[in-house]
Amino acid sequence: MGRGVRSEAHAAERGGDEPASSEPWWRDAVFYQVYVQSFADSDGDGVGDLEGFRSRLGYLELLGVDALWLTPFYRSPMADNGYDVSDPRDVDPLFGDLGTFDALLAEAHEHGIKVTIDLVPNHTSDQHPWFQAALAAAPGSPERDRYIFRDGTGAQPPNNWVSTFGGPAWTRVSDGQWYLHLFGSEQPDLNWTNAEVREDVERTMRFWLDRGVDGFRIDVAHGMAKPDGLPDMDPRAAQAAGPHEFADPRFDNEGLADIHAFLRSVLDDYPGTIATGELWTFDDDRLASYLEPGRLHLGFNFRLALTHFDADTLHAAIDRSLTVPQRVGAPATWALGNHDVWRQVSRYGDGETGLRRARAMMLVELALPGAVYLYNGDELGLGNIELPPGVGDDPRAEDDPARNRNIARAPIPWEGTAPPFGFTTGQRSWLPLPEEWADRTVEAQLEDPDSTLSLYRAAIEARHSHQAFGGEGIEWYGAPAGCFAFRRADLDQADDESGVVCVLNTSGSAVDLPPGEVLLSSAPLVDGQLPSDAAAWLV
Ligand code: ISL
Repeated sequence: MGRGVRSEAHAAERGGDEPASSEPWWRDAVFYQVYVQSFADSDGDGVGDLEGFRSRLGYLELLGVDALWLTPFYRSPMADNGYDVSDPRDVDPLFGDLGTFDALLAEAHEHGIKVTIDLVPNHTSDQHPWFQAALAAAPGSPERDRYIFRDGTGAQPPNNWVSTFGGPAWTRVSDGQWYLHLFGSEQPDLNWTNAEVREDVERTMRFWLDRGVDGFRIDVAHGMAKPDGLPDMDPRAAQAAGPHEFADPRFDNEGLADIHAFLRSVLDDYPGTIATGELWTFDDDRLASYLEPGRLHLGFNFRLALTHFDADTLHAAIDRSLTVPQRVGAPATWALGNHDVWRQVSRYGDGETGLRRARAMMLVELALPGAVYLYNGDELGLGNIELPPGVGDDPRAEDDPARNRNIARAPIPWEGTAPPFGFTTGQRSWLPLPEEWADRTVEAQLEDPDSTLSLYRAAIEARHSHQAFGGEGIEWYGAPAGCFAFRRADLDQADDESGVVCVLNTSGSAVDLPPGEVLLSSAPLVDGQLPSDAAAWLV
């Protein structure tokens, strides 16, 4: 059944006379992030590609997701797995070509699935023709002005900024000037006060929008604007894990409002398309400002992903994540992870405990109002992998192997009993798949009603079909220590006592459930009680 059919049914179940199109599709969509090099490989080189992905679209329809986010597949020297783009308007031969992209886009749409793609507007690759021209040109030239070149002081860089990958955020060129890179030295930052930069990003957006994409995930959407004079940062900001506790002029600058409004103005020419900002922003007012009318549609933020498995802290994180966007009329956006952070199974304790908690948190996430982002492999209960020395190097881990993000980017195990589990027809995959994943493959889980994959499918299906998921509010219930419970219902209907109640148990022991019929639970009930490290939906 196509998604359009289903959303009409959804609207009808909610009892509204409004046509299904009155509510924008993205406000409560389930997005699925496809890390292209790790999804499915069609040509045996061990790296996932667009054709491999196209051939697995049926799986995504089965999973029931509404929309996709594809990580970069553009021309790139792959210094940062494609986030170093040398031509944003072409497909890297590693992944296929424009024809393959068009075919997969058309087919995804036939399956009723929207397709959003990454836009990387903060920086280019150092191999981009613009940067090569800038290197060849003189200080003060128009070529250099597209990037952020400055003079230093003697052998010292222009300021004390550090790269998020470690080391100084400045690299010196042969004539003595320095260029800024908030990420790797292969990723020079663009100068967003330069008109050509805007024009070129607009060209890129229209290039893909004209082909039919449904929107963009904006890479480092909190980073494109730089403050006048490039003042020093508080060095402690570099060590802060996640939330910006210290002055950090590298991010969240005033100029972003204008840049976001500009991106939005391009999208407004293509009704129904969206921009989801990647926002490592923890200041509530600022986060809300990014989502004001006329700016970004959705704010992919990391509050839930960075909160540990504890009912009280999660309760607070959910309240904040819900109310901040709602202040400006935007829906909340939920994510438990992506390709830059540890897999939730591993964050929550690895092994059986980690998996139990990850399953429970998925039920919490999918019960919440707003848009949800799932990361490929989460639905299989995958954890981080171990990388043998010299395999899967990550530019972020040059100074500290513990910061390697590739441990959370392993290929998808599709079928069979041994690596590479149908991911590639070749012998080797770009990152290893652990032997132990024999029971985590799609094939092993698809028909097993107790599998993590089956739980995801059931939860997504219920989220689409149950009328309680129509509204935008939640109501907290009292719950035993270490637990929480909220009712998801259309709270605008004051007399509506229906709804789905989501209960999470992070305490060490089993707890009684409130009255109601159990629709789904992340673990079997024990004598009618919800065991620890589990969640349930009741109707
Ligand atoms: O800004 C940060 C912390 O305040 C960083 O975490 C940063 O925003 C984040 O790493 C950005 O990630 C994105 O852009 C990177 C790329 O390596 C990541 O994979 C991508 O998700 C550079 O393009």
